[in-house]
Amino acid sequence: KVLWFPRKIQDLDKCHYLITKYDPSLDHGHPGYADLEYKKRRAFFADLALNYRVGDPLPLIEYTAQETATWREVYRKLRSLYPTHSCTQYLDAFQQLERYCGYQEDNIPQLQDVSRFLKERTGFRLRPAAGLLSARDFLASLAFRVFPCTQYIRHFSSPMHSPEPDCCHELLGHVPMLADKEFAQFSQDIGLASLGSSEVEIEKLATLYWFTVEFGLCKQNGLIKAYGAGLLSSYGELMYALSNKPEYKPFDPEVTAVHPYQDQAFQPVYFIAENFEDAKVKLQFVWSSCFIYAGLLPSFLGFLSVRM
Ligand code: H2B
Ligand code: FE
Repeated sequence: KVLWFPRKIQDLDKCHYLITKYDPSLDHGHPGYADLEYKKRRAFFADLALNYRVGDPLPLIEYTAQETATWREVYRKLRSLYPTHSCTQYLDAFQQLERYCGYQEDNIPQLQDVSRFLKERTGFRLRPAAGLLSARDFLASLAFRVFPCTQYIRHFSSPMHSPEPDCCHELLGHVPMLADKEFAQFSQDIGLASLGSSEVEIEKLATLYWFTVEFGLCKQNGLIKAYGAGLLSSYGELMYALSNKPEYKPFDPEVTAVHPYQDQAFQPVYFIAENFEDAKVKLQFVWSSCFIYAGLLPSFLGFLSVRM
């Protein structure tokens, strides 16, 4: 049984089902749970996102001094790790974003500018998201090269960690990688594979997404580097992931797609894209045995071949 799925980009206006388990007004553990001011501000951002329609200009935000101070703290710490911890594709794009898109420690970049930049580089566009979207709606957007992007920032009391995606995660974690052509294609392909898929397939694709786009590691010049957005936007986990403390497993889509993951603490396991030949053989096997990955094969191989 194939469920309804978006057929054209305008249909994405209907793909905004939110997962509320980490919402500041519902999750007792959220750092902003007791802060009325913060929750009011979040309602403002949620309104902007829910009223957004495809084709509207992306909302320009006047961030408060407190919000910018939170950004500064996150930006400074992470930036100091990127040269040693991130992959070359990330570093290249990050440099460009600093040059052309207002990426600075004293400025939270505007989605308008970032979306224009990405559109030029890879055709990806941003649209505002009110919070954590369901995997189905999130992946469906990727099929259209649209990246749902939260615009609010985490609570000032907890600059180094956020239970939900926020603009630090999107702008510092995801955006630079979406400027890479091979990676953009890989992201879109996961999205395309998700359209009309069953819950079981969505869960597998979400898991694959989790261990690659969010927490993926790769080898470059014999060193392990991060390309996952969850790592590149978390100072603590980025250091931890490359510390030799966690367990590493070779990337293998069949194993990776069904590996349990958790979103409450650092990952106990990371998958490393080992080398081109290895990945190729494994992916060919998957290609022949499981149709949902068929669309993933060419682009992921391309992505790996660029970085190895
Ligand atoms: N929603 C938002 N707003 N940002 C994300 O990065 C995100 C999401 N990731 N929903 C999705 C879920 C991902 O973890 C997978 C596809 O479940
Ligand atoms: Fe993310």
